[in-house]
Amino acid sequence: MTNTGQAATRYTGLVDKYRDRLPIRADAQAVSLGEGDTPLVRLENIPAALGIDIDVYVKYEGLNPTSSFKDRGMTVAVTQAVAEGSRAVICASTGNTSASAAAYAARAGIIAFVLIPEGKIALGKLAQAMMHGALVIQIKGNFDRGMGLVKALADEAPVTLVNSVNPYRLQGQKTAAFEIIEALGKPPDYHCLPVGNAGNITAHWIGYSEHAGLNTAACAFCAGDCGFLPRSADGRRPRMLGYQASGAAPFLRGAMVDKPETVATAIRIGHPQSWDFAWAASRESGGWFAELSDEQILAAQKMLAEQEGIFCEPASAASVAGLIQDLRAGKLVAGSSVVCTLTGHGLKDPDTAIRQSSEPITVEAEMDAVKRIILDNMA
Ligand code: AN7
Repeated sequence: MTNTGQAATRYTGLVDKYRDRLPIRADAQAVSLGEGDTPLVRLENIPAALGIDIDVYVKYEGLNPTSSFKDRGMTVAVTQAVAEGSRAVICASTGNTSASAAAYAARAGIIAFVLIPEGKIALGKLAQAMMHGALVIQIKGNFDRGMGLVKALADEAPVTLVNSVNPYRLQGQKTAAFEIIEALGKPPDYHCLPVGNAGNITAHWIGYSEHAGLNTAACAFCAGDCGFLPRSADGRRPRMLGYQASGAAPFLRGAMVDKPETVATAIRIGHPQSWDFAWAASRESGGWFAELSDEQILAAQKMLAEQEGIFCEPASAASVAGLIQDLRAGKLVAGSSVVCTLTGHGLKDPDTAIRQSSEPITVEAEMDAVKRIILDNMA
């Protein structure tokens, strides 16, 4: 017996899988690295330790090809850019967008220019942009300043802007909501996300809204102010909970923040580009924004790593830190289901991980010395 008659089932990425729900050119050939299809892991130990009656899942986006959710948007943005004949992409980034743009540009054989705030991106992300051969431009200014520059540059030079102001980015990122619905059989009651530039919370809201039968795709090409988010809904959608670091929390201040600061450098953003869309998603979903201290964020990161075996980067842990804070305050309905997006992998930022862990013990390479440590620590 041979299995020559078996149908091929190789997963080839989200453009191929969701093509009928993406507004890309019909002749576009997917520029893919197999992104998407990430695990939805049910937390076991943290809910038990907290003694809560809530089903908590994490969408582990750190398992994408460049280890963050950005790959979902990047595959669609670069696919469309190449189909339109573009030969270069540009972005400003706190790190993950630049890593993803660099990888997808390499895959497509085009140039990536990435602007990053000098000294303020995590080591792994810098390594990725450099390894993939992007032209890395460090600026003596923060992400928001870089964003202003690339928006102006994209108007003056033949380069495609691949920050999330490019509507194809949000179109790709909305597929995370589709996957969650497929995995659970229905949307969750709440969806928790870290919020920086606010593209991802907007993209998830588009995804959930499309699933609920509301046509939000139609206006994806407008300048961004046509109010493409639905004004009313009959289909069920989750409440969207957006979490920010206190030092970079424009949605909590109700105004832009000029000097954002947080250990979670991925969300060190004070002037979010999807400001209006994210407010609309929050209000229409019946959700809210909340803020966390850096200590709360790092504590949640450590808790996920130590108690669940899941290593995410600091910014990602804001979703779980926020959920825990709101659970303690009694803000969620008992018996609900919750999804927290873990946006990036912990290996992105080894410095912050090592800084908050205890030092390894160094001993002589002798049986006795090692055995003593084992026995001491099992007592
Ligand atoms: C791990 O890479 O903005 O609210 O330039 O890397 O959609 O901006 C990264 C953002 C959350 C916030 N978690 O998402 C960039 C960048 C991680 C991130 C966010 C980012 P948005």
